Amino acid sequence: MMLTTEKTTVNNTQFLKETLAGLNAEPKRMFSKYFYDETGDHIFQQIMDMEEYYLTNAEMEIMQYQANSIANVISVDNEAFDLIELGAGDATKSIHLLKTLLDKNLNFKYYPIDFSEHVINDLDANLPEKLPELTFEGLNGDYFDMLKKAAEISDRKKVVLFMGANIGNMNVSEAREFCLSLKQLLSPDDILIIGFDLKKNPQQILAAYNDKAGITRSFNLNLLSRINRELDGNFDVSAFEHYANYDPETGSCKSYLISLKNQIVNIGSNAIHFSENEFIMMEISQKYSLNEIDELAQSSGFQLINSFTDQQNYFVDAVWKV
Ligand code: AVI
Repeated sequence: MMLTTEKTTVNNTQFLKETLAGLNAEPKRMFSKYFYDETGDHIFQQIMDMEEYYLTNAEMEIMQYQANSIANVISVDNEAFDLIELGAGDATKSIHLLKTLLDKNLNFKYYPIDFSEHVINDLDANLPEKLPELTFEGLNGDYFDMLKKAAEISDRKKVVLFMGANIGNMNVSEAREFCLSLKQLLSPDDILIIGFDLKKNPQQILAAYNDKAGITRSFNLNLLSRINRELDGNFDVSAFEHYANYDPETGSCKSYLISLKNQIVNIGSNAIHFSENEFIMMEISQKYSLNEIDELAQSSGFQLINSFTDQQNYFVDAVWKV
């Protein structure tokens, strides 16, 4: 396979390394950050539009109806700040907050950060039309590298947005490590606005990750196709089945792909053996209670200053201060 740019080569080297490490581990696992190639972004958009995937509407409702209160918590004394969004996606939810901050004439610059180059290119193309007065600079890459880059550009107060329950794609101890590392890059009085999917009826959670139309199934299987396309793999996608499971005790919702037969898959010159019914752990989507969120804030050195929930208490955007 021809790899064209230096950037693609670097990314694919990392992708190959992590994929092989995950598939040679016991049990096998993959890294859900690799779901988001162009096809994956497109399928994720379909997931967010699904009736079963309540998370998007719940957080959208918070942003639509409570943006003014959130803006009041962010901007004390009209101090200038940088608004840095980790995993900005198409910014459809944060756009309500951005609009409110602009309406209030606050002095800020928006830095959307995303792992997907395609997402940043789209924001560069679309944001000026949607919000002509917005000053922004899209940053493509790893969250922490890009956060450091934003800190090099300016030393103003930072307000970090980490929405969409992206924290849920880490297990609880990874989430704590992540928040601790994030705190190291922030200064006293900086703010983190972080979205969590709340524990709720287990059937409702499971349905969001096991939809009838099979969109989540395609989302998971697309990673096998991506490995075929980009890493010279030969997965027979039809020989794997999607399985999702939610444990109400721990709050972890997990997606797996199950090998339907004994098979060998090649990735470049590497052969990986799968037994019949062997699973690959694909993704965790951790759900939290309000107490667990408070505990996470405290154990990673943040102070909870406010929480914004939707009317049905499905989702919370918590505001933490360093
Ligand atoms: C991006 N992330 C918060 C989604 C979630 O809910 O865990 C990804 C996803 N996976 C399957 N459906 C949605």
